[in-house]
Amino acid sequence: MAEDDKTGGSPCCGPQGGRGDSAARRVDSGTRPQALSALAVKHQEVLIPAGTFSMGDAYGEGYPADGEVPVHEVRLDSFRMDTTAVTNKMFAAFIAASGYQTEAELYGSSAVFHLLVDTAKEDILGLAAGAPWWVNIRGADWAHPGGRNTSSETVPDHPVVHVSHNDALAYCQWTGRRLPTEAEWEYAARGGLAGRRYAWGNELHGLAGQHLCNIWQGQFPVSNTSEDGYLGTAPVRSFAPNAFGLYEVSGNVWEWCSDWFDPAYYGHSPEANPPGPRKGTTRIMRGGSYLCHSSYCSRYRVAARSSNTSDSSSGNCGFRTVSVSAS
Ligand SMILES: [Ca+2]
Repeated sequence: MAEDDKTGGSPCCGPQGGRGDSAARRVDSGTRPQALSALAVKHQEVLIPAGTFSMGDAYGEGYPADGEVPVHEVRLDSFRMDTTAVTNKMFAAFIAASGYQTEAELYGSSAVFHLLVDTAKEDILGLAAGAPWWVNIRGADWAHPGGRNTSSETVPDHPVVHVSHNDALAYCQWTGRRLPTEAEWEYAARGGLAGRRYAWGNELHGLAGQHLCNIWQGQFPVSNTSEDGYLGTAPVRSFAPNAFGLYEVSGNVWEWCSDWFDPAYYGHSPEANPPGPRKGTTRIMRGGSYLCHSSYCSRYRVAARSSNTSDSSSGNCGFRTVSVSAS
């Protein structure tokens, strides 16, 4: 395990951008009617029943700086959640109808994992400090996930990536939906299984040794044997859903939640429908990604937390949404 990760840093989860605040404000609703959204983007969702659960890491396996403890009781109202992360096809419909420009497009670059870069040499702008497997690539964005020589049109059913928290909020604004709170996300991801390590139980692999999520196999970050079938993102619904019918809540891509991150929050959060801290500097991400490996970052555990600045984007973070109306 690298020192950064022992101390709670998360350079495998995504490099921090720090590009400055540029809140979602670029939805061009003047020329493209909002009504298009209902036709262009279909959200398959399931009802997550109201209930109470124990939130947090019951195994003492989390990184102290992540604040996965204390385990505490949380009570939630019911809500309806996307069964999958928002896909490239869904996001493309949003872009086409709204004219929105993502932050990666505005800034002209985004972070691509080094083994997934496919672009001209002059587009390689630099390596992330302390995490040289993250390469800042000119022209990398949601439509070009590995750089200019790649296109999300070839992988329409993969989760959209290179979307910042601000971009996710813009998508939610346009579709009339919202991001889940962190508590909603963990409750939904647990699928009704109490106190388990993963979304499906306590063992990483199935009884026959099969892979149950898209993470890293091999030596991070240089050699990925891709035994689970995927070096980068997998199509949504590649692995079995959890008991609530949610696909890929572990691995594949990180998912933005609405909460600010505060490692001390679990110690004083309200029991009912916790909304997250009132303020912060980074936003919660959940679920881990195709870069997670037990030797380095086991944040595919269902209690695991990470965060990044609101304007950061990378090739391993996307989001799923929930309905704004109650069940
Ligand atoms: Ca994989």
